[in-house]
Amino acid sequence: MSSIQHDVKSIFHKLGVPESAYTGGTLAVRTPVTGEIVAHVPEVTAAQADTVIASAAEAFKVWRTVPAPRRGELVRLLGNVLRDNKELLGRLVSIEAGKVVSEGLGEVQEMIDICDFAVGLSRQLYGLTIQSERPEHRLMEQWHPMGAVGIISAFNFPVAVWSWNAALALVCGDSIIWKPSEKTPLTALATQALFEKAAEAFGGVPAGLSGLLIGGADIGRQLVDDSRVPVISATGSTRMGRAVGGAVARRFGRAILELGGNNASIVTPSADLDMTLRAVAFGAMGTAGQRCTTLRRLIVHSSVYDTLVPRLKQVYGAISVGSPLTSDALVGPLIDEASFNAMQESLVAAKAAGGAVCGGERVDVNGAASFYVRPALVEMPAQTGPVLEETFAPILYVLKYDTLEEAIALQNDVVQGLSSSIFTTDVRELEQYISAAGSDCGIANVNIGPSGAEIGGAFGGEKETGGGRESGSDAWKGYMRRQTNTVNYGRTLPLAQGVKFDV
Ligand code: UN1
Repeated sequence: MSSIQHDVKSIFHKLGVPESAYTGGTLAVRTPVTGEIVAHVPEVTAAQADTVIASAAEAFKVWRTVPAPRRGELVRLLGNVLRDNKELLGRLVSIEAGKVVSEGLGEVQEMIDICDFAVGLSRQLYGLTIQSERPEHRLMEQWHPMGAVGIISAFNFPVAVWSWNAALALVCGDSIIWKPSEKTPLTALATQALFEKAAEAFGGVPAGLSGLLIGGADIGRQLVDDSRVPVISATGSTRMGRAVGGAVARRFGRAILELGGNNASIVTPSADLDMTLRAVAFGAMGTAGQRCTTLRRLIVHSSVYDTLVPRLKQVYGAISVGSPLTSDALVGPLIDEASFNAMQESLVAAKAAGGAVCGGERVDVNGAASFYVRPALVEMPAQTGPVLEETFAPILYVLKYDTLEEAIALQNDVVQGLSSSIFTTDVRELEQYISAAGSDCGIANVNIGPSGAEIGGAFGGEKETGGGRESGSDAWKGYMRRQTNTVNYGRTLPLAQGVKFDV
């Protein structure tokens, strides 16, 4: 048994996950750190998936009647269990998704943060009272639980994205069914075990409140097509989201879609360049370019281009690339070979379109089965070819601009609309950028990069990013149904709009 396999076994042992849950199954799980297979996880059959969905639908009927602050208590306990097991789960995230240590831990911190947020929400979930036009009438709206919520998550935030959905859905009175990425079932098993610990401490959680479906695309489709699941929250590629969104719409379900990003930052003449440099480095190279919020396009004013870009190239040349488990490198591996190939194809296409590529080559860290790369910086003459696409790898395309209008137009001239940022110390530029005529993205930051959002704000984006919002602000409304109530407490029956109907 290799040291990573041993590590997985010991983490699962401490979390109380039985060996049968990760050995002897049909789904082989590789760690991107070395490329070796570390587990074989059993997959659910269609019939088993049906049972999980049916029991989540049943659990909902009970859970919706539990007072919301009491539901919050379950999420509070979940947050505590996550605190107690932060190191273990964070390490498993590093093993399975290849994140460097602080990012693996940061992912678990994000789960803890959303639990805290949801606990507070559980005593809110406010509706409105509205002035009625009729005498002795009360007009109001309430928010009710919605049903079972299907959560489809991606490999790059294998557990945090579940928690954004799960913590809100649970306080909202919904049950949850999770279909994790086939690339990251181990962190899902671990998280489910932690949920069970919280449920045990809570006592009396209805069976099936939180279901887990480990399997391939067919199981995902089954979940998406099932009308017992009124909300589907899906994170992944635009191609996946188009299929999921269409299928959910056909049955009049509700889809919360978090799809591709092609995030840009604009560097203006007044930018603090030292800070910009650090922000760009994290935004573009952090998580080896595998965040949906990763900085992919840098739009630099011509007056600072020749100062900033050579400095950036130095940072790119010097950044540490290495194993997240045995080094303190800042850039870990790509998830797999397909990801490496896609990166190389984009670099070839960028060169063909006139791009000057610096970096991007493979780095041998742990042998032929793992895929580490030096992040690539590509100076482009125009926004064409691969610059218009999201390649899930550390490639930063650099473009030059002369007027802010031109920069904003360039930034917005892609199909994706997730995140964006501007580096400026000029208040007029700042306001123009975040105005109605500025960035068209769901997230528009100032003097930070586009990635690394806190959970308190609503997270999501426009256009082909899918329009969904998760996590903070009033994203909870996506997990509840709104009911408008008109109550007549008088003894007459005045009709709205002055209509007369005397019988
Ligand atoms: C994702 O990449 O799917 O804003 C989510 C961020 C993180 C979440 C990213 N808080 O970068």
